Amino acid sequence: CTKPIKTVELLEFLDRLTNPHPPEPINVLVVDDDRELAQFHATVLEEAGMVAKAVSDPEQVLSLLDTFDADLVLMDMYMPDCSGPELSRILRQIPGHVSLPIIYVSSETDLKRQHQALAVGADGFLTKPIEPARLIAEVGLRAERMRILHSLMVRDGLTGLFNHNAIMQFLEVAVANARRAGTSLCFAMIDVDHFKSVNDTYGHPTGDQVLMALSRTLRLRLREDDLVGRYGGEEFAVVLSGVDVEQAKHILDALRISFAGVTFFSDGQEFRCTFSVGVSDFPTFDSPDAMTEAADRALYRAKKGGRNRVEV
Ligand code: GH3
Ligand code: MG
Ligand code: MG
Ligand code: MG
Repeated sequence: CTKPIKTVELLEFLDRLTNPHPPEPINVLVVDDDRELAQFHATVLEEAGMVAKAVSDPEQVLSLLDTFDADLVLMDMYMPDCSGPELSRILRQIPGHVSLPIIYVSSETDLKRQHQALAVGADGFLTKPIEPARLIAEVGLRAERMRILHSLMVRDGLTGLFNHNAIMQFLEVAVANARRAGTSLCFAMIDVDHFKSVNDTYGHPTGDQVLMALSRTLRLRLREDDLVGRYGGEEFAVVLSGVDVEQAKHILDALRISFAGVTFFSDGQEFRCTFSVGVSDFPTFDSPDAMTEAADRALYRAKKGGRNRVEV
């Protein structure tokens, strides 16, 4: 009899499966007007393998969070310029920090005041002085759990690729970056050809295998900086930064040829599958919406033109 798998273990396993890179160290921001204590907590966490930044001025927190991708904030409750709850309230109004875990570290032992502080949207309370081992465990567990939740939120369940919302958000960021840097950028929409007949002929589970094989091909054959998402159903989207439309066409054509050469097996039968691609570029199309619509129109032309091709 095998040991039952706990939900968290299963989620971690799925996360590793869909996330081929080794885990990044946990990033923690420690905010305390007591500079020495902030530094001590940061050192404890660093010695446990995390990356920790200590700040004693709450005013620095927002600008620091712009460059430091914190998994969690350890926050003092009483600071002269801005209290912990005030700072938490400000953080919660910023879309990028809505789900950032905040744990108070304070000598406040009054339960009512602790609850009031938590009510503004914080996640936990640790009373000073805190044992180093307890600090490491609390921070590590919460940050890991949040990472798993976050990865479930942005990834597609079947393929492990980014989901529709995530890839569209990436496109927005990529367009803003390209505009600022004056570089080019391409958006590709990929749609499996006659996929309905794959399902009808070989069954839905085999169709799923095709989608998983295609997502593996996309992830393995594209550069690490290229973002790949499942746009929906049997449609995929790719954001290629710093690439012009001719280069994108070349890259996607190579992918198309490689995938068309893959043989699938189902119940002793062999079959192959192709896909069609529509590509648009920035700056020819100068907003995420315009790029999506242009790629969609190009995809339509690729289908009309006979499928198994890339259209710009
Ligand atoms: P075309 O070449 O014009 O794109 O034809 P098509 O058959 O691929 O297009 P259509 O949009 O008619 O069919 C898409 C099919 O994809 C229908 C739907 O059942 C199937 N599909 C969508 N999501 C999944 C999925 O997650 N798994 C499987 N197996 N099938 C899916
Ligand atoms: Mg204080
Ligand atoms: Mg489709
Ligand atoms: Mg299709």
